[in-house]
Amino acid sequence: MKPLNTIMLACAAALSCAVAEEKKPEPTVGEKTKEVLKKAGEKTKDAGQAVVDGTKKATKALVDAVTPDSDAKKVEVKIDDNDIDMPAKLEAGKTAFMVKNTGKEKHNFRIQGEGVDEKFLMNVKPDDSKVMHVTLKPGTYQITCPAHEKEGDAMKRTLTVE
Ligand SMILES: [Cu+2]
Repeated sequence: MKPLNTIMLACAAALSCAVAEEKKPEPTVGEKTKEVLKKAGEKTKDAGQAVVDGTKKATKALVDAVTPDSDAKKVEVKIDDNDIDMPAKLEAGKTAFMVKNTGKEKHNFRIQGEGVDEKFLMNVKPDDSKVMHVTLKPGTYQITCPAHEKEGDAMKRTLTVE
């Protein structure tokens, strides 16, 4: 029995040694984790900075307008769950898009073109209205509902400004 025990002990010792040996590189996983966390932290910092920069640029539009400016031409836009109802042609100048959601879902209103890219910060709720001020220049604009961008042509209009 004794020799066997000794052998077993020796084996166990050798094994634990081997295990310990193998485990040795493992603390570097912790090091790696630290490094990854540090990198993630830096990335988060970058992202935070980007948000700050973006916020600085957009300070004048922290909330969506609900009333039209008096010097803007008023244009009615009705968005229901299937369509955006609005004029296909408008004249250039400061324009107040009076966007009313007549549907049952939330919708948004985005106008892109001629250097303009505007949408409401928050979707327009059913039965709610918001106003978007855009100074239109002659050219072509795409009107979309960002809340339903992937659902095809229904939530899409082309606006020509003369
Ligand atoms: Cu929509």
